[in-house]
Amino acid sequence: MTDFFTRDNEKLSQFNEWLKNAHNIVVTSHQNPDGDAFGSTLGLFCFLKKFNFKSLTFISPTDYADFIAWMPHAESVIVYNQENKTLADGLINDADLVFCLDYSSVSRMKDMKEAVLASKSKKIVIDHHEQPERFGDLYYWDQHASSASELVYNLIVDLGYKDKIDLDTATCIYTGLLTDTGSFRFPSTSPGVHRIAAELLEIGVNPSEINRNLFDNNPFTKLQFLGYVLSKKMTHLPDYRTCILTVSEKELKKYDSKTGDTEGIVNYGLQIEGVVMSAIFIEKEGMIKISFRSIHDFSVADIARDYFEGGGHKNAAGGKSYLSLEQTVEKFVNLLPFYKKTLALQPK
Ligand SMILES: [Mn+2]
Repeated sequence: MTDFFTRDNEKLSQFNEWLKNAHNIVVTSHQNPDGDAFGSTLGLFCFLKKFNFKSLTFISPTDYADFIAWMPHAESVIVYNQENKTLADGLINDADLVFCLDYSSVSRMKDMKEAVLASKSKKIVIDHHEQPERFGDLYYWDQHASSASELVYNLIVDLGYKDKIDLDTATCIYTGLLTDTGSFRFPSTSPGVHRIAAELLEIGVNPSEINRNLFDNNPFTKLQFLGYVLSKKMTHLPDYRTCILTVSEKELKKYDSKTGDTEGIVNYGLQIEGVVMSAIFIEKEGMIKISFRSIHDFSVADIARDYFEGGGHKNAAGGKSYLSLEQTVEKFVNLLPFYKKTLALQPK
């Protein structure tokens, strides 16, 4: 399913009118921004800088991880925390346009959502998550897009501004493409994704530098933590072609784990022969945060939505639980027999 406002002449001229008359613009990503949330939002931010609006601000609902802090203009991101709340609320209130990138559920704005929903601004949603909520005025949405960054690129092209994509914009968009496709490995890696990547390289993007910045810039303790989780906290259930990883709050503290350090660990489960689904359960901030990954047609978005107050994509989803870590894992394990057949049916 898709919803591109640029393909509806009325909506497109409405948008162009809004953009022409806008003075204050706010761009936002979802909470705990990942490479694509940051890539798409900063990419759009860099692009919009060309228009010299009175004010242009990136407000993130929460702090962001170190591995994306090197990105162009990351230092200008305002984090919606206690200290910045008054400033951020003012900017959101005065905004003519608010862009919402890489999310289409208001809950992913966390505490920032009240200000955004109360603001009279027009909201433009650019996203690729399933089942979008209808809080936006215009949508540039494609559930099958690899990333929100791919959509930002295509939107800029649709609007006729391809020549305004500079190296900063290109670097941000490339980072989003790279991270949300698992380094061009996931099934969403379409010919279009590679064509965009090629165009970005022609603008001057340096893929090896971006890869180093993203993946080879870890504190020693992060690798020790990974080693610990893989050797002590991973359970393989071959009968269910499932892998389970758990991390307690105590362990996070012991390894001085920071926002984003647990990012991606869940993917290691899928490296085991025959595994179709991997899930990580992390005890954090008084709840259990869960990430699910799967391959082929097995949908973890359904499990996340139906049992763990979450959602996402078919092959990558998230949820939460207010049971204890042990009880949450038990709940998940007890669900597995219901999925055994579907799991068994998936190709190797
Ligand atoms: Mn994304």
